[in-house]
Amino acid sequence: MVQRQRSKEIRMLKKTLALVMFAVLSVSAFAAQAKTVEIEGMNSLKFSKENITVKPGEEVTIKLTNTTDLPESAMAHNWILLAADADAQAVDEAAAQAKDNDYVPKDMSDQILAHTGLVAGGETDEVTFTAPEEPGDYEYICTFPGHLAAGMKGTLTVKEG
Ligand SMILES: [Cu+2]
Repeated sequence: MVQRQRSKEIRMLKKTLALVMFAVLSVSAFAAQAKTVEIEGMNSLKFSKENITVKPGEEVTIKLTNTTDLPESAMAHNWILLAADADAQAVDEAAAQAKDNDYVPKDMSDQILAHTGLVAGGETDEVTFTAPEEPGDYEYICTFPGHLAAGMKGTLTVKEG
């Protein structure tokens, strides 16, 4: 009787272990799938993608490419993701004073969730970040002088898939 009870316990234990292994494998498979989004910064002063949808807490890689033939001084781009309560105009104005930092204002890290560097023609830069846990719309902008005013922006929507 005791023997039978013990073998039942072992079977249960094996089942539990199998479930744990399955869960561990599922989680690591999920973690490996960082979502990659390729965006082009265009001569029209627009991003090729103006809407991106991700899941809360998802790992996201943004690859920004600039295919222009124009010189860097005339046509470079960056991609800056703003916090939900950020003031895009204020960030853009501060960015104009941050040319030596790829037009990313250093003292506004509380308003910036993620950003690429500045890309000139023929260049690509990427940034990987964890999407906000809070569902909602988050604005992204290019702060090369004049580009936001021309409409170089988009919306990252965070929602449960
Ligand atoms: Cu731009």
